[in-house]
Amino acid sequence: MSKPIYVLNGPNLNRLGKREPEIYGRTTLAEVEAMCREAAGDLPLEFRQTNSEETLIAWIHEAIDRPAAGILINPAAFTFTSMAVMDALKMFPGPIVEFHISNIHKREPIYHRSLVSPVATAVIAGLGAGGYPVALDAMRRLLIAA
Ligand code: CA2
Repeated sequence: MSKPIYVLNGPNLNRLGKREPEIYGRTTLAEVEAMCREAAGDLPLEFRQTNSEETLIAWIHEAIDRPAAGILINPAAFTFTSMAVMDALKMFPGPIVEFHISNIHKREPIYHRSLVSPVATAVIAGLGAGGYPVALDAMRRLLIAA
């Protein structure tokens, strides 16, 4: 059995498809999970969402200890606020793909400075929710190259 890929989603992403469709689209998180599972094929996935910083950090620690093959993470607002998430990710030895549905650089200045990007292997933003399977494919390529 190959190591799992952790797909971790931060605060408010459980509301995806239900609010602010002009920014985040109409795809729900359940639909995102289905797209990711299809893109992953045989690769085992841990697909999760939390509104809690503590839980997100615990899941990153779990990915380190298990170990996971890679982490695909949309940290949502914790991207810009959480040194603790950044510190936890820094300990993960495998590839980390930071993912954002929207192009954070096209938005207000508070969305421009990611604390996660300096510890990520790759950053993908602006492809909409349909970008999750693209990010998963990128992760698969990173794992083959490793
Ligand atoms: O574009 C992204 O994926 C973000 O990570 C989403 C975060 C935002 O803080 C980041 O800057 C960019 C916000 C997620 C909020 O999720 C919602 C989902 C549906 C409706 C309202 C908010």
